[in-house]
Order: sequence, then C-alpha cells, then structure tokens
Amino acid sequence: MPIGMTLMKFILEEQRKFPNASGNFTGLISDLAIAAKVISREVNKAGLINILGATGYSNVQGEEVQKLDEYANTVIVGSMEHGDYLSAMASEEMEGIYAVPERYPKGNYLLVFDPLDGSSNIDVNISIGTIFSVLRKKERGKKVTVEDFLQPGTEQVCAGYILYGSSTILVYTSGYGVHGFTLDPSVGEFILSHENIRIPDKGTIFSINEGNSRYWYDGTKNYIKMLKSRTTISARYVGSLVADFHRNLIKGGIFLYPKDRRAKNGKLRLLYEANPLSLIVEQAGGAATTGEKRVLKIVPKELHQRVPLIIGNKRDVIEAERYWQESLTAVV
Ligand code: AHM
Ligand code: MG
Repeated sequence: MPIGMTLMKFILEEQRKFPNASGNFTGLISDLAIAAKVISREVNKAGLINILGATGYSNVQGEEVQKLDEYANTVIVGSMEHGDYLSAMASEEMEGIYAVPERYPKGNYLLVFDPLDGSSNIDVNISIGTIFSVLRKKERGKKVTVEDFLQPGTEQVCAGYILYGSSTILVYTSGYGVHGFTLDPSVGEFILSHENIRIPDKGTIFSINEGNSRYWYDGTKNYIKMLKSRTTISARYVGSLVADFHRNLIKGGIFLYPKDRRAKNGKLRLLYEANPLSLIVEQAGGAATTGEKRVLKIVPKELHQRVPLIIGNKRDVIEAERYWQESLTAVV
C-alpha cells in the first residue's frame, strides 16, 4: 500500500517552488518532526514509566512545572541545537533565550515554542500539545539577543502545533495555507491528512473558562450572554489550548481567554501561544484579536508577555470584538 504524502516530501515539494531556498527550513521542520515523534511516544506511555507528577518547583511564570514539560523542552532543544538553521531558541519553560552553543553551526532562524501546552491535563490523559513559531534573525552575524525575538507575529516565517490526542497531528503554515499531517505510528511518519485547512465561516462552538465569569468585564459578559441565546451554540472547553483551538479550527468556533479583573493581560503568552495560533487561524481564513487589536500586530516588549486572546472563525471574532469595544469605556 502506498504510504501517501509524507511531511518531508510535502515540504521538499513546497521548497522546489522557491529555487533560491537554502534547504535550511526543511532541516528545521524535519528535526522538529523527530522531536514531536519522541514527545508523542513519551506522552503515550507517560503513565507506564512513572514520568508523571510534579517536580515540585515553579517555572518562570510561577506555575508548577511537571516532568513531561521539562522532558519535552529538553527533547526539542537537544534535537534542534545541532542543525545549521538556528541562532537561538526561546521556550515557555526557559527564563532567558538559549543561544546555539559555539560548537555547533548556526543559521539565521529563531525557534520559539511552548514544549507541552495544557500541562495541567497530563496526569488525566487529556490531549496536550506543542506549539512552535519560527522567526528570522534580522541582523546576520551579530550576537543573538532577546531583542531579536521581540518581533510582531506578522514576521513569523512559519508557525504550527502538534496535538497529542487520539492520534498525533502536526499542523503548520509557512504562509501558504495550513496543512495537517497525522502520525502513522506503524511507519513512524507524519502523513498528509488535512490539506489546505479552512476554518468554517460560521461557528457553532464557544470555548471559554466560565469559572472566571465573576471577573469578566462587560464586553465578555454581554458577548457570552448573546451567544447563549443562539439555538445552535455549544460550549466546549478542554483547558488545553491546542486541543480547543484544533477542534474550533476544523469545526468552526471561537476560543476566548480575555483579560479580566484578575488577569489584567489575559493568561496566554504572546510569543509561545497567541502568535503562532493567530498566524494559523488567519491563514485558514479566521481571525485573532485581543478585543482591541489584531494579535499579529502587537510588538512584544518581553519574551514571556501575556496577551488577551479571542480567536476563531472570522464572523464570530469580529462580533466578539464589537461587543468588547462597545464596552470599552467601562474597562479600566
Ligand atoms: P500552560 O502553558 O501552562 O499549559 O497554560 C496554558 C493553558 C492553555 O492550554 C489553556 O487554554 C489554558 O491554560 C487554560 O487555562 P485555565 O485553566 O485558566 O482555563
Ligand atoms: Mg502553554
């Protein structure tokens, strides 16, 4: 039986359309896909090898780090530092940037990632994911610094995620549509399963943590109240951003983690979570906003910056933004 279009064949074919391409990008995605397979394997057997459970100390966000997060971080750094495509990496699990060590060849790309998003779901067998984004270092030759990473999301060369769910799927865009590849564990390859994903125009799903409703500003309150008056609406909230996002991308829907009276800047991180998913959703015909501005337009001030996120099919996101703006005068 033919194996189908593998991720690497697909990327090589894409690359052929650009005769001047260096091939570095192909190497980057290839090594990332290997890291994803290793993480997928460990996620699947997590309960068996006693890798579950908290380490007992906190990451830079002040949240408890679980062993599998650290493991995923180590796997990605270890898989990517040898190549000749990166200058440095930044991860949700590392306080500062990680410059590629002197002993390895360097390239001009920067990798930004959340190694294992939705980590509160690890020990209860619920889907989790890896999110990544690739930037280009603007000034060649100069020593890499944090400032190199502080680029608006519109500058991303590529963005994607790997969802470790009932199957493992890698979804990515490099600015020419959004494509999904499902891992066939029998041959160990990601196979093209979702070519040119388009988010449905109309969504029937909303995803928000209603436990925070007592902190919501009026924009969120009024919008959710209006949504609930619709006869066709369903609430779905996994609490793993990648899983919630992927479902809404395929089925049509809106995910909200707005700012509220407690989380003044929302909860999610601009570089590791909001920017990559915003590029993907826009490439699939959807939209992403903070409520006040397009996410991809924000110029980051720091690596671990948080941002309110309203993301999904365009019609619903525009409507949510309108509700938010109408109430803006009440928001301080
Ligand atoms: P994490 O990166 O520490 O896993 O946190 C991010 C996660 C997202 O996956 C998810 O959308 C959100 O936190 C859920 O937060 P809450 O539990 O506050 O609803
Ligand atoms: Mg995360």
